[in-house]
Amino acid sequence: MTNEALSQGSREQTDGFHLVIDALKLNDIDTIFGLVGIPITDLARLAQAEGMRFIGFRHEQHAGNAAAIAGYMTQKPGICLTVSAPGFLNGLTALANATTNCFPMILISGSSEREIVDLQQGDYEEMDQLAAAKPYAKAAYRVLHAEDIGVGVARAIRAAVSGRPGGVYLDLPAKLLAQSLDAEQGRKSLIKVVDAAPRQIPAPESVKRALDVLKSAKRPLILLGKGAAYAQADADIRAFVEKTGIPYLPMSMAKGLLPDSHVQSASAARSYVLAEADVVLLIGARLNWLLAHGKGKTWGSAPKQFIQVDIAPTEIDSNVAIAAPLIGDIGSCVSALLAGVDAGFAKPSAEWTGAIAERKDKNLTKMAATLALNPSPMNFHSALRAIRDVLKPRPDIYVVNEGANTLDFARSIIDMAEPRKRLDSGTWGIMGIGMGYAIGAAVTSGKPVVAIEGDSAFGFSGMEIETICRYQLPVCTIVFNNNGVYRGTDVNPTGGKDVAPTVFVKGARYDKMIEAFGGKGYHATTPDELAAALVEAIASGKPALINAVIDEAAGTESGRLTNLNPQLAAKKK
Ligand code: ADP
Ligand code: TZD
Repeated sequence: MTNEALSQGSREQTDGFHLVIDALKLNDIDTIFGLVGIPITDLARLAQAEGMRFIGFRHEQHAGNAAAIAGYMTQKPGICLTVSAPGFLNGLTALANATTNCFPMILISGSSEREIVDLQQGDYEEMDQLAAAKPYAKAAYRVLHAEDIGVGVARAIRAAVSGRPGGVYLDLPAKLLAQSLDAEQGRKSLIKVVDAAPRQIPAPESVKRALDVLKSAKRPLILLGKGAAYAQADADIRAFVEKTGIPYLPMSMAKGLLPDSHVQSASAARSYVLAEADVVLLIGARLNWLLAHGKGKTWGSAPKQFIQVDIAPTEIDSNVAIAAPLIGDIGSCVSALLAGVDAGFAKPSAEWTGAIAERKDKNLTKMAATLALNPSPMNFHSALRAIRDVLKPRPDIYVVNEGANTLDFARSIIDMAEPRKRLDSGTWGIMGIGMGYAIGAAVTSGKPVVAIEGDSAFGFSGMEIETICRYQLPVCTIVFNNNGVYRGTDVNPTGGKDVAPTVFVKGARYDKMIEAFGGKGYHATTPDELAAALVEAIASGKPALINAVIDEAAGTESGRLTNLNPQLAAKKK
């Protein structure tokens, strides 16, 4: 080789496209969830050519939800890739939902020409995406020069996973992707992030304060939230709960952190323990609406003290006074607490645990009687009993769940036995996470997923069953079909030709939808048919959808949240 050729070789070029992919791969990111178009189609192609998985969706919101749940499951940021303005906005809902739920995710969107956007001269898909993303993201960055791509990706990763995890927006203008750079200079500009989510060790005096408050309790309670599930400190959390003997309540997505069948679970006596406990230890759970803000009737009249373990110091005192804040990562905090549970630590009194056990027995007996009924058509209970019995020997299966009644009843009827296996509407009570979470969970874990969906809830992401079929994912979707939002019985009071706001086409056959894409559809009208279909679908490992016909009069308006509906104040004269 001549000297001239050698120097040509050393001037080998790279570009923005390659640098983005190289930066992601360097940080062990192996999957992108997205939807292609100008200017990112070649980025998706290149990702695949370079050995990453690119999972293409039919709508960006679901790609974003898949990325967010992958982040929750793995503690690595899930990546969602979209086109500019409308694609970006479709993805933004998922980014905001990820931030709200404390899931690490990065939304990467292509964007139009800065000069034109900033002068508002009307570019193709023109929008100031960075400004639009900021209020809904934990952080938002834009990269303008190819040599800064490494820094941009590194900052996005760190922002997503360190401290309280959340959604990060990364803006990549079309021009950046096409910029070229000397390959060697490009390589050197990339950053492999070291210790992206550093442990945060709690202060010893905070640990002592927390233990002192806990020791003073007569009726202690532990509340486990999805932050505790996210932290993957499963063994220490279980050891702490068992060593202290304190009854615990799992929030929805913390179910399975300890198996729901655990004797210390107070789930079946939830209202009793919330009202009666005198010291409550919150681990990775916020005192938001899901916990009635820590006050009011739900929490009873007896004085209460809270201990709160969280990584975000500003969460403390957000709703009620916290007697003992314990700031740090849950792994470090729980292991410090565990070390402090010594011989002098008295287990809770038999009076307290006995009273809980009594309530549990009573409620479980009552529930068993309701579950044993076989009304025709099926109701939520009889359908969920059938599903529960099929899922019981399969704790490895992921359960995705959304709807109103479908969500509330499934949460209490379907027990979970492994951590991070229940994925649901979360902090916002959002509809539309169903197929995105199901795809994200199946792609990330390779394990079967059963998605239990209200018929309204399913509609938000239903088109993604084509995605499930295209990638042949082991996802079985069960649509609880009661002909409407909440129920299917409303009528238009005027007698006019439009149907009532809450109702859908009666007797719809959702099972036929999946058949259009080569998946297997089932129509189930009894618990036996439902169970048989589910067993077959799981065994096949292939895409399936069960249309489960539920009594259209079953269920209540807004499920458990009826009381959140504002009441009509004015009566018609
Ligand atoms: P839930 O809805 O289950 O009650 P939330 O989403 O309200 O749970 O609360 C989760 C909490 O966990 C958040 O306040 C978040 O800051 C915290 N968190 C998340 N990850 C960690 C972690 N690794 N260490 C400590 N706290 C964490
Ligand atoms: N839009 C979005 C994005 N999120 C929401 N939570 C709602 C609308 C309002 N909503 C609920 O809170 S639950 C629900 C809607 C539309 C659907 C309930 O009907 P369903 O469930 O058929 O899914 P059930 O089980 O029949 O009650």
